[in-house]
Amino acid sequence: MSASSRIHHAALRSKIMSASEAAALIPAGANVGMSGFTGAGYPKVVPKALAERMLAANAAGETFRIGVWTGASTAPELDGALAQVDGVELRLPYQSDPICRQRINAGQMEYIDIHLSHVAQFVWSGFLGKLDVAVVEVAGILEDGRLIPSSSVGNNKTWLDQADKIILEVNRWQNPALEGMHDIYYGTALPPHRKPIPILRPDDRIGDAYYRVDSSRIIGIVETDHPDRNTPFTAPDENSRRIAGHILDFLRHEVRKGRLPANLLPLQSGVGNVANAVMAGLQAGPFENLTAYTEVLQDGMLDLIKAGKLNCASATSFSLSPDALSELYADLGRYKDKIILRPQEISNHPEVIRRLGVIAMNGLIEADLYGNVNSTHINGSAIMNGIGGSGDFARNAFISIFMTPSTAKGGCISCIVPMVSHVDHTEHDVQVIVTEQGLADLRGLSPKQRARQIVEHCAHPDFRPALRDYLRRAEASSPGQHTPHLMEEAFSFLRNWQG
Ligand code: 0RQ
Repeated sequence: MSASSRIHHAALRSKIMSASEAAALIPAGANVGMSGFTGAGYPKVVPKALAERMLAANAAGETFRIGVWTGASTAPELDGALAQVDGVELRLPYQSDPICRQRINAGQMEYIDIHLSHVAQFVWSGFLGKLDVAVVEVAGILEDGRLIPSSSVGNNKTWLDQADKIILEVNRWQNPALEGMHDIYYGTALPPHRKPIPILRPDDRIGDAYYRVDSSRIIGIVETDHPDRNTPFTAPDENSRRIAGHILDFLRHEVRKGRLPANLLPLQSGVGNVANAVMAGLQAGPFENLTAYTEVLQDGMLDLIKAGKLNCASATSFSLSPDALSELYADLGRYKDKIILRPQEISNHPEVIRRLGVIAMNGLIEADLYGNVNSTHINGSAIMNGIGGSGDFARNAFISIFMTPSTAKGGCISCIVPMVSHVDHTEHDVQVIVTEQGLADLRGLSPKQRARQIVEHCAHPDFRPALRDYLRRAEASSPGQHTPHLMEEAFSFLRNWQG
């Protein structure tokens, strides 16, 4: 394929330039909306060229920083490269990069951790200021100027609509068979003009296969052939397999009780090895004709499609290991009617999640006796990644499940604590907590009943006596109170971790 064959719009070919020429068009202080979601579809070369420019500016004693808005986490070529040169003034809405994390927790980078479904409306409403430049990876440009999306959609439609100037990376590495897989919905609006999102089933298509763009705002096009950098999954360990086993038993029980249909309800699964292990468990389980309405398509979901167990997956991005991605890209056409990639304001839309009755499964850092969940902070203060889409799903799911190993750091830390040191998901949004020890079904239980379930089913035996003791003394100290606590001791587990 010739270098320019992915750019079929004649006039736009004149905008082709090098990555450093494109980076030179981004002014210091700009708010830049970049593509990218969990290691897929992020710009591969312009951010690196921009980082080199920032480094040169730093060497000359100047400050060159920008605001970086994305879909979610990206990759070392974007978040890592810009954070390394201290080039990010403000980052949103989700990151998982170690250098970014270190800068945020050192007070060198502002970070706004926003529900992923909220980002588009925040930008359209102007709450975040003006979007100056969009840097978006696409898989190609049609003759009429419409853009073929790449391996993630994220907030790209909003960036392309809202940015004053647009830089495109046209990536020849992206599979041409991606064309037609996307569903870009152009019917969103701000209140009071909103209409229902007409998705009634996970495989409903309601939009276009392409991004529309005003080509007069395109100031540069850079051609690349760099692969997405996805991270490999480790094979499920014993804890992950046990967590998956408890969830499968629970789902079977719900079907037997008639509370879930035989093919369950659309699944949402967060990122990470535990989530992937649950998908692997489903492959061996009895459920057929499954569907997914989720954010990211992981290896386990792809395996379920291949095994004929999952009929369709709606997401906003691929989050596949390098092996799974090569396998998918070798035969992408086969998956065209089974995978839909949508903007994240739709993949995570509260209205649709509630209507479809999604079964949401997400990870946590710590949960407390009453079911409040911390997904984002260590020791109450240091950010790990961000809330991502977990809140969009947990609040609106039909069943909201949170899962974790019962301990962290080699068994030194209990993930079940008296009171969480930071709250992302309140007790009202958390219905089921699962660890390798067991599963606590919190639905229909009062706070004290929930506490007993969580301690007896989820806490590690090493920490159970201390939690039972806390609960007993808390109840004794304030007889009859609704949610007993010993406020002077509520964070005692935290103090223990800090030594
Ligand atoms: O750190 O590797 O340095 O030891 O936290 O923990 O157990 O490997 O679990 O990778 O599934 O991540 C909540 C962070 C869990 C993730 C979280 C330490 C632990 C380890 C990771 P080390 P694990 P996971 C859709 C849904 C929010 C976003 C979300 C997350 C590291 O699931 O970011 O759900 N969720 N999005 O050692 C101290 C504790 C700890 C602890 C774990 N109690 N105290 N450290 N760790 N528990 C996707 C998107 O939205 C894009």
